[in-house]
Amino acid sequence: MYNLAILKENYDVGVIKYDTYLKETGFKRSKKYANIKSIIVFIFPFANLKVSGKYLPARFSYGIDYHRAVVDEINKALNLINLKNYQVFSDISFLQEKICGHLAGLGTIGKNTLLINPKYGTQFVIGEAVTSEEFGEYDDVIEFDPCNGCNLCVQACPNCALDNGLIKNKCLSYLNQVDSFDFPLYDKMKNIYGCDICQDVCPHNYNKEYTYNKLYDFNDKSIIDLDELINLTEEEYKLKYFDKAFNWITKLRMIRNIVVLKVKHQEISLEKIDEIINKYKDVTWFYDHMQYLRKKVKK
Ligand code: B12
Ligand code: SF4
Ligand code: SF4
Repeated sequence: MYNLAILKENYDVGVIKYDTYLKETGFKRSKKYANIKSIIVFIFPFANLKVSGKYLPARFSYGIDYHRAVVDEINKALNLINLKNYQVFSDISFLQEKICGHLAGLGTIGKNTLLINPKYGTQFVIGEAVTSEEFGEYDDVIEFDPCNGCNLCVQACPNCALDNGLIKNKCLSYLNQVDSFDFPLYDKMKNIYGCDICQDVCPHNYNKEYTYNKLYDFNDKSIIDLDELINLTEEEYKLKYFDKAFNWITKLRMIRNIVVLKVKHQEISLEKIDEIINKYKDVTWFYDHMQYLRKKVKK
């Protein structure tokens, strides 16, 4: 028998039957995961500090790339109970992780569509291990109604992306990770990667004090210098930011994101935009967006 108590003493974790997940979501068991019996769901709080600055990534990406850190932390955790036969996922997962977390008693999904935990609010990432092992006991959902008449996130979303769920194509967190021609939607961006607006207003995140792994702390790579970035090749960008969650979005999208914010704060000259336009004139989505932004620069 596995000692789940020791896991719970050391981690924020809940265990559910895979069948429960399938039943609640209506998903079908796939051949690839035919033998899975249980899901061990973990949440890891990230930095709850608010750093001031106009060109910052969202808080979940302040520190080391959580995709890497979470897998390591879960492997360490499962070593404690000597579990051998399992597979770990975080974010890049075949599972809907917020639903896993909810069913495992780690919180309830709020109007901002995020899982809200009574202790950490929304400020955590989720990771899970799937295994063919069965456990003596399983967790259940907790009684927790996070929103209870509140509507702050819905009102605060600058692109009205929260409307009984998330309208992905309007969400800044989505937009700043992709190439899109919906240029006006980018004007309300606040972060160079991701978006924290609907979390910042959530009362469950106010004045939170909790301990988190220092790996998730703000680090010097969370500040990106536009001139330095322009001079990096794509490979150099990938290499320099290999341990940041925004590593994968490509250098050009990151330049786009920073320029959007520079224009918003009127901290870029026409000469600089022209220099950038000339350098990347062959990439249509980027070129068109820069031309759109150029018109907004006050001379
Ligand atoms: C794709 C994705 C995104 C996309 C699109 C999300 C979407 N909703 O379409 C984008 C890029 C926009 C995004 C943004 C963010 N993401 Co994201 N994202 C994911 C990912 C990979 C899949 C989510 C998904 O596809 N959902 C599908 C849609 C249909 O589901 P949904 O809208 O989220 O919710 C449905 C259910 O929750 C259901 N529901 C509600 N309650 C219940 C209860 C039960 C029992 C059931 C069955 C269903 C149910 O109703 C909803 C409508 O169908 C997950 C990781 C994963 N593998 O799960 C991370 C994940 C959800 N993201 C995460 C984070 C941190 C973020 C950001 C906060 C990052 C940031 N700061 O910018 C933002 C938040 C934006 C927001 N307000 O939601 C965390 C969430 C942590 C948390 N506390 O909940 C996750 C879990 C990653 C992780 N491993 O930690 N994300
Ligand atoms: S992450 Fe930003 S854009 Fe997306 S729903 Fe929340 S506030 Fe709106
Ligand atoms: S801001 Fe209010 S409505 Fe939105 S998720 Fe938080 S508690 Fe719920």
